[in-house]
Amino acid sequence: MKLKEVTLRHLKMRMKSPFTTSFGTMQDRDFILLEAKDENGNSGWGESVAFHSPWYNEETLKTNWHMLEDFIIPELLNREISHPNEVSDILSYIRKNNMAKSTIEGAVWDLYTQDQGISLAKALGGEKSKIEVGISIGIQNTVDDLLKLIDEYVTEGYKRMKVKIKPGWDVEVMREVRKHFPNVSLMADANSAYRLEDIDRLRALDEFDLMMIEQPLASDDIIDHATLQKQISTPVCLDESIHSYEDTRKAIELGSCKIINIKIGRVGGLTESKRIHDLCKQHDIPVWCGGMLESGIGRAHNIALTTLDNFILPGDTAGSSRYWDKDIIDPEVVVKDGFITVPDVPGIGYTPNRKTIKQFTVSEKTFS
Ligand code: OSB
Ligand code: MG
Repeated sequence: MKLKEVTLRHLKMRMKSPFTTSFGTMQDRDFILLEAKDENGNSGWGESVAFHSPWYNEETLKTNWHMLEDFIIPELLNREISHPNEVSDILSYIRKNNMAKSTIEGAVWDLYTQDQGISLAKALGGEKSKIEVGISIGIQNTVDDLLKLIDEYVTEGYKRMKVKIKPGWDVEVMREVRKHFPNVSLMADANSAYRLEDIDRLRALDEFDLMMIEQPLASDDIIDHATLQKQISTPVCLDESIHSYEDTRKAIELGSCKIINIKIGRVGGLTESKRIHDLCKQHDIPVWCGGMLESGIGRAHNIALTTLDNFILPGDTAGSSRYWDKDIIDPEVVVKDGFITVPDVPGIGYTPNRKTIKQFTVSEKTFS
């Protein structure tokens, strides 16, 4: 297979409701959509999960555009690619910039699986025909607002509630949630809002029988997390700290976590995601698929990855309607009773809607 033409599009979509983490609030989702055409004229699609500003990691929409335009696309255009696994090797001389690399790798996987006539899920080795879905709930103005939302999501059937926390919105909030929902699968995500000195506060969460606490400490740390994990009973899950198979190996060796959140963009693509999945499986570390408030294209890739058998815990792969009035794929992603039925058609399983994509496109550029 050869990429003959690549188009980058900057899309801007407004989320139905603002999303607040320990870093701040977001409502507009600006992102890059990548369309790659092969020699048969087929199109493969990938989404960059980088945000407009570098609060989650160091990448942004503009740094991804720059890396794609000036380095990544020129490296891959017109080059013979026999399997998508080769993409990460070809790009390995470029340091980091994982979200930028993942954007085009996803499109190559889409093209490859269309060409082979199999679903992306099958090509990755996934066997599940439906996946369990949880939901991530941003920081709210009041505890009552949060309780109301959780009540709605429990009614909708979501399999696990993830509550964003930060200092001042943590122990007391989780206590109320647990009191009102004694049996719900519950976890917290701190997006790096704490330091090891806050250990008493983090230990206080042990009382609420949480499935896990996600990324309590610094975003590049695996040492302090190992110290923390020894002193709390709640399993630590790493998100921001894990960028690669190598990071995963070291975190497991140090005992920095008991669970890993895999985000395709954060680790540089589906090939690396699968390697991390396999390593975690060998070590009995359950994984789940994180979310980055993606459009349907990124979500389609997440759903396919989640079909691998060590994705034991529900992921943040909520349905289209949780985020958007109108998503950019057909059909939209639907969650029913807390499950998504995995499409069994060649490629990513959903069709990009060109009309809707055009409607949200701010600018575009084609390379050939
Ligand atoms: O930490 O998992 C996170 C959203 C943006 C950035 C980071 C995170 C999140 C979420 C929401 O938790 C995931 C989603 O619903 O897509
Ligand atoms: Mg997280």
